[in-house]
Amino acid sequence: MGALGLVTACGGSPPRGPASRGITPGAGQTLPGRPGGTGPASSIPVMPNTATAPPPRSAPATPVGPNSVAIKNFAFHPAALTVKAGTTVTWTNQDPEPHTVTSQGQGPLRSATLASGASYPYKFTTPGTYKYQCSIHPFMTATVTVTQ
Ligand SMILES: [Cu+2]
Repeated sequence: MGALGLVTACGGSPPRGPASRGITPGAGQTLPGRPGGTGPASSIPVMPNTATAPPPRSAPATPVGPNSVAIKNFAFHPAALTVKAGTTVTWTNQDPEPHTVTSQGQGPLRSATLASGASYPYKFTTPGTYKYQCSIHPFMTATVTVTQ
């Protein structure tokens, strides 16, 4: 029996499919450099024209740290703060309304009118009790106590 001439088409790998063509990014798009990224050319979703209010000028500046006082909702937070002499306390107005930091009586706190987002630092050097208020809204009162 002679070998049947079923010549198998051996040798030579079958031609591959069309060479992977480079994905062409659309106009204004760049492809992330992912290896083997065969997923659908995900188009970056275009933000709809939402009429939502734009974010405020800066993110809400929530004071961090023990020496900060937030002015919010027509009140000082905390209303009673105790710091050591030599400490700088910073008030930050987080209200959309203007406020001030103004000592009651002869105290040293005399901020300008703080617009929304503005802050006022004051360094306390002398121990004592410092009562203050907002000169625009005198019902806003608070106290800083300065210890040795
Ligand atoms: Cu005020």
